[in-house]
Amino acid sequence: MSFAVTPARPLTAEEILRYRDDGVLMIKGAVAPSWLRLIETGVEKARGGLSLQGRFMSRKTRGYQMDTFLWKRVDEIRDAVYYGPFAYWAQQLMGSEQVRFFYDQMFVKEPGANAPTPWHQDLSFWPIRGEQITSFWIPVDPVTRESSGLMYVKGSHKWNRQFKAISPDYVAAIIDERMDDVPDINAHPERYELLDWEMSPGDILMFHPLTLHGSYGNSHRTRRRRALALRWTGDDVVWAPSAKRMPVHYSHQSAVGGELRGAAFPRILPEPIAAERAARRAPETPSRLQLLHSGWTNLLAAARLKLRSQPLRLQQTWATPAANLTVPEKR
Ligand SMILES: O=C(O)CCC(=O)C(=O)O
Repeated sequence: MSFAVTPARPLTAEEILRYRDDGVLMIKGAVAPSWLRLIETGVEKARGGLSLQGRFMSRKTRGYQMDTFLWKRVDEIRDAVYYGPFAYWAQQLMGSEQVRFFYDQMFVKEPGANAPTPWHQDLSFWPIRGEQITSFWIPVDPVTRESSGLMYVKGSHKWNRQFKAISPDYVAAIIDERMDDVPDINAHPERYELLDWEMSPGDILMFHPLTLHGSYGNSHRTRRRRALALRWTGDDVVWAPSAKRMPVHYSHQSAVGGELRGAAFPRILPEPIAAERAARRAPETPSRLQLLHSGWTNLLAAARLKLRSQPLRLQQTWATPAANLTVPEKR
């Protein structure tokens, strides 16, 4: 397959300003069809062979599939990361000289999947800290609010607050009790300025890691909703792992408090590092031992939370236009 290696176009000063003000930017028709086809092919390959972790994260709701680090085993996604226009846009938005790829995440919601994405800030989940971080969300199907298009709370990245990490399956283990409870935004929509868009394949969302966002389940009768998120880091980002943050099962040499380094988070700009790229020649999957260790750490954290006397207020209102659905739904 052939594809253009140069960025489609630089972001304009007005777009960058809007991203900084609102914490989110939607650009119509930014992703060229060749890149989109590559991403769609990659997403389809990943759907056909979810990782062990992906199967675990997708287990609770019928019609919901989620997986991470696709680029480690799906060549199409790796090529989009290394050669696509995305790293250039991330460089502009973050105002960073260096751009590292943090990780990718696939989200699939089949028609009727009762799988809302609770309101959350991404940074609460992540084992990194810094200002120069950005995420891109690329749908490969048309999306509306009804088919689980993402919604954002305008300007929430500037609230100077950090909210508890509420995942789609409400995993207790990653909840840091020192963080604030996420407000029940859908119960009081009049208090917030919400942004969302009808999107077509080729459109892209770019958003700050502290911008609150979420989405309804997919109540569309026939339309599947597949999307790929790409996450990027810049010069000021440091490695900050904890038992309450997303584990990374791929090898890297980042020291706690130091910059991200190594093949798990490859440098893309100003240019890739040969050893990091070479490390990805063959598809990589995490060892079962690493996964067991993470599973065990999560279980311990969840058990500790259960022993607390105060119940956590995690539930959010997610009624949809089609049905009165509430999360979480277990099979
Ligand atoms: O696609 C979704 O429903 C969730 C996406 C999301 O929260 C993200 O990319 O940070």
